[in-house]
Order: sequence, then structure tokens, then C-alpha cells
Amino acid sequence: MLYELLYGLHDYFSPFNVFRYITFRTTLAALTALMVTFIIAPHFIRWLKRISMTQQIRDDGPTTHLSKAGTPTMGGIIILIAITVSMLMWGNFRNAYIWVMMISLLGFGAIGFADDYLKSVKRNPKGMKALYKFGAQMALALIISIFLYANPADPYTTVLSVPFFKKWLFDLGLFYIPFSIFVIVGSSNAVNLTDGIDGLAVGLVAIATLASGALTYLSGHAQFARYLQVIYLPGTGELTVFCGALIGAALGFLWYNAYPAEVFMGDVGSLGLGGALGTLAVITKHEIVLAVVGGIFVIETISVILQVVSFKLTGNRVFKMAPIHHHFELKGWSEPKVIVRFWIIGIILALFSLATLKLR
Ligand code: 57M
Repeated sequence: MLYELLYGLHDYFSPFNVFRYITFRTTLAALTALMVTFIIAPHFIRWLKRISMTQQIRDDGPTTHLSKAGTPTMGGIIILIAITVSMLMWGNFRNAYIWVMMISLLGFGAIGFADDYLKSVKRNPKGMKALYKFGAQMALALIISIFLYANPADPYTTVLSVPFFKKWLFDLGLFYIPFSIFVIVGSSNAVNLTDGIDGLAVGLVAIATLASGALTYLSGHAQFARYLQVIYLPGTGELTVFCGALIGAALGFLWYNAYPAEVFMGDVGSLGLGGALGTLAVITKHEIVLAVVGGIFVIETISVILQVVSFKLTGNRVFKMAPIHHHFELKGWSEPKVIVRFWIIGIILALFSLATLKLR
């Protein structure tokens, strides 16, 4: 809204012309989300404690986690508020992609909120029935995918691009819809699984969004897209502003979620952020690149699948505990060491994903 007002005044005050630039608004969006997080987080954390919205710690996890009992959870609401306020100020809501991203972020966040509410308020350790939770995620991803599939503005809607192989463009046709659902729901749950030690998930989301934001800006910019020979997607460049808001909110939340965490984001945060990252990848045609940028999320998910399948088939565990961050905790790595080393790998994967732009 502020963007519309200020840019609309550029006829009378020419410096306001700067508000048309995505890079300028992305910076403002990041700083605004960061500031909003710093303003509301202390009060929100105190409120969560006051209403005993605290985490139940499972007794079958690493013993070091037992001391986390009583940590406030559902802090992801702070992230969603910060991003929403920032986007209302600096986002261009005449762009349909902005609406899709906000519906994805808040829709998956609402599903996570319902699960957290049942666990933390109703004291139901199982939370939402897995079938209902997964069904709700699939339904939301289906709505998003059908909207994008039917999107008349995007000539490449059903085309899958492959990193390094510029000429490889697969038109998925109607299969685009189940593929997109897989990417969006998979991404949402991968972040959810990863959010098991202090700051790990939100730090990796900030790193992945920084790289995805750069890719989004370039593929939404006609000249850059042509030079780098990536698919040019008119209108998607505006999503860079959303990435800025997300990074700002994630870094702000990390200030409080860093070890030892004062607050956990809850499923409201992890499902919302993961759903948004997956939706961004589908809109910008960087689905496979997302698997590289978010490589730790993929590794965490694969570790769970391997563990559960191995345990069910043979009764033996592949890891000391899944997801894999717990495996290293049980190997004796301190929690901060696991977190920082996973972040380092996340940064390396993000840099590698940016290299795919040139290595084609
Ligand atoms: C999401 N949630 C954390 C917090 C956070 C199939 C199985 C692998 C599923 C998986 C699972 O339940 N995943 C759910 C992970 C939980 O964090 C809460 O959940 C939100 C995110 N969704 O925001 O509210 C615990 O994680 C710790 N935590 C931190 N710092 C943070 O910043 O320390 C979270 C955020 C919190 C806190 O202890 O309570 C979670 O782990 O539940 N299950 C597991 O991950 C469990 N693994 C497991 O069962 N492995 C078995 C299976 C695969 C056969 C095995 O390896 O043998 C582990 N998680 C826990 N205890 N807590 C181990 C048991």
C-alpha cells in the first residue's frame, strides 16, 4: 500500500520514482520485517509464556532436549506477522504472484497453527491427525498448482527446466499439477522435520531464500534472463520483495531462536516457511534448483525415510536417530556445532545453486 502511495507521488516529487525499483523495495521489505520482528518478539514471547503456550518435549529424544521443556512455541506467528506487515507496505498487490505467495505462506501457517494449538493448548501430544494435516496441505497445494497451471500470463507454466542443461525443457503438461503439489508439500514438511534444534531451520530458510531471491530477481528481469539464458518469467521479479521480507523476518526470529532458544517457531512457522519456499520454486521454475539450495532439508527428509523404512523392514536403524541432526547430537556433537556446520553446508549448496546460472 505504502508502495502505491509513495510511487504514485513521483509525478510531484521525482525522487519517489525510486519506489518502482524492486531492489530498493526488497531492501526496505527486509529491514521492515526485521524491525517488526524486533518490536513484537519480546512482547509475544512473554505472552506465550504467560498463557503457557510452551513446548512438550518427547522423552524418546536426545536427553539434552529435556531441558528445553517450557520453551514457548508457536513463535512462527511473529514471522508471519512481520512478513505480512512488510509486504502490505512494500509489495505490489496488483501482481497475482504476490497473492499466491501470501496465500501459501499464511495457508500452510494456518495448518501448522491448528497442529500447534492442539498440541500446546489442548495438550494433545499427537496434535492434528496426520491424515487431516496432510490432506489440508495437499488441498492447499492443489489450489495453488491449478491457479498457476491456468495462469494465462505465464507461457512456461508447465515447463520444467534442468540446471546445467539449458536446452533441456520438459513440458510436463497436466502432470505439472501433481509435480507442483509434490514440491510444495514436500518443501513444507522438509522444513518441518528440520526444525528440531535451535535456529537450524530458520537459519537455513534465510540462506535458501537469499539464493532463491537472487535467482528470482534474475529470471524476472528480461535482460539478465536473456544474458544468463534462463527462462524469463514476466512479473515474477516482484517476488524478490517477498524474499526480502522473508529474510528479514527469518533473521529477526533467529535472534531469539538462536541457541539456547528463547522461543520455537512451531509448525505454524515451519510449515508456512516451507510452503512458501516450495511455492516460490514452482512459480520461478527453480524446482530442481530448490532441491540444491535447500539440500539440507532434502538430506534431513531422506534420513527420516531411510530410518523409518529400515526400522520397519529390518528392525535396525541406519542412524542413531532421525532426522540426521539428532544423529550427530547422539554422536556427541554439541547442538551449536551441529547447527553451524549444517548452516555452512547450506551456504555452500546455496553458492553452488547460483553457479548453476552460469554453468549451463
Ligand atoms: C517436527 N519437531 C521437533 C518445535 C518446532 C517420523 C519422525 C522423524 C517425525 C519427527 C517429528 O516428529 N517431526 C516433527 C520436529 C520438536 O520441535 C517442535 O516442532 C516444531 C517444528 N515442527 O518449532 O515447536 C522438538 O525439536 C526441538 N527443537 C529445538 N529447537 C528448535 O528451535 O530444540 C525444535 C526447534 C522440540 C525440541 O526438542 O520439542 C521434534 O523433533 O519433534 N520425529 C522426530 O523428529 C523424532 N525422531 C524420531 O522419532 N526418530 C525415530 C523414527 C524416525 C523411527 C528414530 O530415529 O528411531 C525426534 N524428535 C524428538 N524426539 N523431539 C526424536 C524424538
